[in-house]
Amino acid sequence: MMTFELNRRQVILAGAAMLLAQPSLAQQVHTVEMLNKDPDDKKRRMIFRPLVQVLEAGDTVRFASVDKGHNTESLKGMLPEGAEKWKSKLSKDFDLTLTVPGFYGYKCTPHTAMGMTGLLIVKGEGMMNNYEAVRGVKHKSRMQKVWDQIWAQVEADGLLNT
Ligand SMILES: [Cu+2]
Repeated sequence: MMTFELNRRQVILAGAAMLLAQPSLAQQVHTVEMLNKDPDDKKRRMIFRPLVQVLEAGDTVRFASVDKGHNTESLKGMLPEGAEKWKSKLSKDFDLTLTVPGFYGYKCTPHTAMGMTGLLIVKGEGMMNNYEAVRGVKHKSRMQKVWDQIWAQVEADGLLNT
C-alpha cells in the first residue's frame, strides 16, 4: 500500500517535471530560404530570404535548401563572443540553434562573390555587444552592396532596440 502511494507520487512528480521542461517546446523555428531567384524580384539572384532574420535566444533557424547548390557558413569576425562558427553541406537543409544574443553574419560559400549573404539577430541581454564590430566589417564589392542593404533594413525596421 505504502509502496504504491510512493510510486504514484513519483509518477506525479515525473509528470510535473515534464511540464516544467515544456518551455523548450515554445522555442520557435524560423526559416531562411536559400534561393536562385527572388520570387518578388527576378533580377535578384542567389539570395537568402529573408535577408535579416530576428530570433529569440534558444530559437532555431532552419536554412531551407529550396533551390540546390547553396549552403550557409558563418562569416569571420561576424559572430558574438562565445558563439560557434558553422558551415553546412551544399544542397541540404540545415538547422542552427542560437543561444548567444548578438549579430551573426553568414554567407553561401560558392556564391560569396555574388553577394549571397545574410544576417541573423538574436535578441536578448548583450545583443548589442558585437554590433559595432560586425557593422565595421568591410566586404568586397557585391557583398558590400548587400551589407549596405542589410544595415539600411536593420535601421528602418528598428531592429537595434533590444
Ligand atoms: Cu548560394
